Amino acid sequence: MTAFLYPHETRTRRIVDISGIWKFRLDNNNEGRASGWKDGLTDTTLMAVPSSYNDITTEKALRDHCGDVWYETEFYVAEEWQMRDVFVRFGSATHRATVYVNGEEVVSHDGGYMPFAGKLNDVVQFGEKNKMVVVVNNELSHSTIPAGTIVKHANGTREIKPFFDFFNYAGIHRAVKLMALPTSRIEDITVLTDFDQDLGKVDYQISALGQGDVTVALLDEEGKTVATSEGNEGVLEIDNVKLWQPGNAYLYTLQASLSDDGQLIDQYPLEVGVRTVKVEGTKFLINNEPFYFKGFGKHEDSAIRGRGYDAALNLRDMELLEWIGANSIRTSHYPYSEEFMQLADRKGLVVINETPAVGQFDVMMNFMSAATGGQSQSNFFDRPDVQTQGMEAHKHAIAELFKRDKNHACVVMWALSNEPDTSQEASEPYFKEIFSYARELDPQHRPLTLVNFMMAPYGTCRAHQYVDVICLNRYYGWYMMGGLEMDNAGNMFAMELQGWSNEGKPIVITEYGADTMAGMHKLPSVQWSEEYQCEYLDQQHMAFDGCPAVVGEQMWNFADFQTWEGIMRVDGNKKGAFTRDRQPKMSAHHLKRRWDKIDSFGYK
Ligand code: GCB
Repeated sequence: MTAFLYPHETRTRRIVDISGIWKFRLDNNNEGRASGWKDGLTDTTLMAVPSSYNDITTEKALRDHCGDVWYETEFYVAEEWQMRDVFVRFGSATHRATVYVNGEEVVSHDGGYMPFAGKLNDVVQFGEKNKMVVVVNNELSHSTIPAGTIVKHANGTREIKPFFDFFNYAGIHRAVKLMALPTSRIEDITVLTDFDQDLGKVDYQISALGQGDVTVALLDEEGKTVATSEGNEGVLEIDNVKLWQPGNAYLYTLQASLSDDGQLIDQYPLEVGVRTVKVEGTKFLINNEPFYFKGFGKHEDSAIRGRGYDAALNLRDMELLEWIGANSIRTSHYPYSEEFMQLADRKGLVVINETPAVGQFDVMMNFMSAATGGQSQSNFFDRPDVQTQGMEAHKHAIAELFKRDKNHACVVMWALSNEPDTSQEASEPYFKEIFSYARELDPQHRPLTLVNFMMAPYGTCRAHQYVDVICLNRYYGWYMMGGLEMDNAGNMFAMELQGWSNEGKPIVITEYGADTMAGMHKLPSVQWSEEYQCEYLDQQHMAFDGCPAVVGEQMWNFADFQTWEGIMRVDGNKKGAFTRDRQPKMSAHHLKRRWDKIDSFGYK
């Protein structure tokens, strides 16, 4: 559990960020594990941490590498930390990593977007220099989350073929921190929030390690105590509560303390937004009011650092989202950094939080197959490895995401998979199990969804009965009915929406978009021009506005992003409303004009 509480420094916790420039070695011949590289690397180059390693050097072999890479750094552990539990914590390493300190394994973790920590007390020299070696692996298979495969070329080169449309960036993507924690400490906090008129309620549960008594204070944004409680669980009541509202966030701080005989042992602050989320009929209610999602599917993606954490980029994105009148995003197609989620809480940005289950459809470039509307050639869910290891990895990814993000006010729904092949019969028992597993796990019982793709249109999807909200990715007017036919694309979309409306559930359009080269203008419009993207949006919006069950539109994508190279993509996917360096295309202004007129509440 220690890894899942964000590493805040407090009166009782010491945190040291050891990110920076580390030594690095590419393991081209896959020899490091057998040759004892864990004890120390030779022939190293340099690498930035955090960052993807792919786009930093000029080496193709590194950019497109399949397999292990190795990192090494040195660090001190202060002598006065001997009386504490000392950990090294990674915000994430993609897709799996093993960490060695002074030659001893301290932690191994699978799953590229979650924090993990290893205890160091027994392996470090206090007051001395210690060596840490990390091996990171980026391979994909049918039963990994996300899914893909590896092909071997005639010259022996192994190449990763993801079953998804974004670059398989890898490396140590988020900060690496040393944590010195009290040996008796707060291990986990869970909050549930509710309100009745002016009275707010925060139900809390705290698990602590070791001995001590728990006390809790709830502070407002001025730092004034508004409620207190004692014990590991209880209810904090707030008079004249200020709700966490989309676009207008208010955050209280739950200050949890652990004391023994009046002496403070540990203290941990958790930001809490008081809000409720509910689905009622075809409405998605936040704080009992019907909410309309306006925004984007995003990526953690930028030039040079790839998927590496970048505070400036995240803030810029928040600024642009506010400017354009968006109120929500989906964390397509994996969990984003903890710092991003904290910003979303702070800014009142509503988040559909997605697991890294993407590519559950084993056709290369599945988005192109989807595009052509061809018959599914996928037997993904029939595979025994998918039904066993794949299912386990999927559950593990859900469990970790819920643990990490359960308390975020910004999270209003969980997306358990993006575009799995739910046209297949075998997907039905698979998702039955996945959904019943996930339903038990979220203490707040937020709505669950999976994101449906074009090859499982209305009437053919085998898993929509499990979702609370129907989420659709559709490309009428781009992958199908593009160009001259686009005039009728909106009508076709409207017809399909009519069908989905029969389900009596809210519908969110989680993807619709058209690739657009920034700066390319054409009159009359043609595909890839800025004019076409705007006309395409008008067609789509017409369809949404005509369907009362549609409670949201999230255009694909917020910004242009990197993909695998190939004939479908010119230096990446260009469906952004913004360019990769976060400047607006014409469509961004177009969207802003529409979204400025649509209120988050009561639009329909
Ligand atoms: C999709 C996928 C997304 C792709 C997008 C596209 O349906 O969910 O990952 O990038 O289509 O642009 O083709």
